[in-house]
Amino acid sequence: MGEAIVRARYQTTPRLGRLLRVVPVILLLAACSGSGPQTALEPEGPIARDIDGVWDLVLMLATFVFVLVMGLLVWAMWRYRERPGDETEPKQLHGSSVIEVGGVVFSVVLLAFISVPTVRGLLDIRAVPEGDDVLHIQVTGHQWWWEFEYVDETAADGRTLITANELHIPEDVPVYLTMTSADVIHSFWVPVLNGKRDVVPGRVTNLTLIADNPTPPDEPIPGQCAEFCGLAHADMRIKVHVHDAAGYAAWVDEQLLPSEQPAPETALDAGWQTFNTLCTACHQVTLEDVEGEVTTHGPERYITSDDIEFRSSFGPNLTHLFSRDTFGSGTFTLDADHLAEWIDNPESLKPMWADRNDLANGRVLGMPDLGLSSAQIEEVVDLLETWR
Ligand SMILES: [Cu+2]
Repeated sequence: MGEAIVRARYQTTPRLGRLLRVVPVILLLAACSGSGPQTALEPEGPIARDIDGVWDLVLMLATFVFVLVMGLLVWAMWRYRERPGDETEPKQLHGSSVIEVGGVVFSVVLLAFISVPTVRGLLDIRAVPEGDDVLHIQVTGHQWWWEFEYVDETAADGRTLITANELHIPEDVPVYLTMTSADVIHSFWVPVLNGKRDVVPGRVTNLTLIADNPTPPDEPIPGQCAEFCGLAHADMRIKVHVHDAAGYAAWVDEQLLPSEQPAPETALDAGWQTFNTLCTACHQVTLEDVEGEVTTHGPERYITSDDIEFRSSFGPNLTHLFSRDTFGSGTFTLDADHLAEWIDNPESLKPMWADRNDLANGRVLGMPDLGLSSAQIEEVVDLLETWR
């Protein structure tokens, strides 16, 4: 009986050995995958670098502890393993003050050591940036897109710069985001610039972004809503374009200009008539007509969180739609065909709840199917393409 058990136990060893040999191969292959675009381990700014520094330190110490503990465990298992035919009883021990006190002191010292950069980093990333160069942007999270109002950037007539989903910031400048939500809890996360921060209805939260270098125009920094917020949570993305000072100033100047309203009876006017009848129920657009009059069409809506007024539009401001590379909250490449597909059947591209829209009660949960003919869609897209 005893012999049978011993034999059974030893027979499992080769199989376990084979299994253990696979583990390093799996680890090696996992390391080959490289980092994705939204990695927090390749920071592009000083705040993200702080966070990455703490991560590196903790990883190093945790690896040291892991190897030490596992090494001792494996050594003990090997050294004191059961040998066939050896019936002697091992020495019986009851506690060891050296190991117990040593273990506690070692852990306390290690944790105290880690807590210094951690607490310092926490205070650093929560500090309110000061100075004349700080750029203030208000962020409103919506199901399922981001609204940005550049409260520091105003046109001569007092209009502020409003855009959606694609954030443009200057390099090396602290960008202080003041954020709230129009509906449910979202989370603003651009991993290479900072950690994530919840965006909460009725409350104000803040986050500072600082970027080291300008990004190539076709390679903005990707971000993502990081708090599950319903149907299209995965399609609630952020793109951050970083410019040098002159590039940023030029972008601001262009964004503050109105776009053109087509002259009556022109080819583009047909698209404008459709747009002004249907689309301005939700979308705002600032246009200059042929007489030089500047008008903002569409509803202007606000919400108040912690005594701060935030824009809370039903849909993205479209004044400079075609200055963006993407639509549908940073999800789809913006071009005429794609946009026509979107207007024709929005929910074929992005899951939304347009059937639950209730404009009277301030609720919009998606772009509805407007039932336009393909000719009307083409006219609207032709018009939108001129708003750059
Ligand atoms: Cu969200």
